[in-house]
Amino acid sequence: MSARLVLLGPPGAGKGTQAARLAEKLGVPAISTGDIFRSNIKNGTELGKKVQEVTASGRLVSDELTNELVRDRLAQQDAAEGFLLDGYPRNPAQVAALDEILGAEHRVDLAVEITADVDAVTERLLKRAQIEGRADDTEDVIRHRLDVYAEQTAPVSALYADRGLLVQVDGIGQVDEVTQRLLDAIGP
Ligand code: B4P
Repeated sequence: MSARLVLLGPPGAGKGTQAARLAEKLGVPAISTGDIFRSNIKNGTELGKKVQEVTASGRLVSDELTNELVRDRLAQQDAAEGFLLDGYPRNPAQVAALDEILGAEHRVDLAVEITADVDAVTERLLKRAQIEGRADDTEDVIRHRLDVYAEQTAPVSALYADRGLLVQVDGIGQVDEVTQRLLDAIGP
């Protein structure tokens, strides 16, 4: 079983949805940088105050803050045997930081990219906006997040592909179907 996993894909591909399901099946913690930022904003922490504006606008939080947060989270006991990172690394500098955090002997086992086209993800995020009212799910901000993804995050997949560690999974279909495809891709 590959236990040190990163989950990649554009906003709305289903990373958050699938990370929770996979973590349960695989017995590792799902660590979502986006969720950690949102809970800090909700609780009014110092970190929350620092990242509120930047997340609401769809830009990326600084690498410095994000890498430190991931370093602290991965140092916790429950991540010692494996983890599923959702939404991190999000640019090539974060890939380098994660390599350094994990050290040469504990690198990522597999990077799983959930693929979905722009129309499908936009529709999903607009639907979520009606239900959850997330600050970054407005039409303008969604467009900006997709641009940020294309410019800064898509190269992350290429870096893992160069290492022979990337698998791509079609994220279109029922949630259960996508979960099964992901489990098949991750393998025994
Ligand atoms: P994230 O929380 O990572 O937001 P996201 O990319 O939009 O993904 P999310 O997990 O929410 O959506 P999902 O695809 O699961 O980041 C938010 C912000 O935090 C960023 O913009 C940035 O500012 C900051 N941030 C986070 N990580 C960072 C980092 N590493 N560096 C710097 N900044 C960082 O799901 C979307 C919707 O699709 C849901 O409503 C879901 O119900 C639906 N859905 C899922 N699967 C479906 C299916 N199969 N069919 C239909 N709908 C489906």
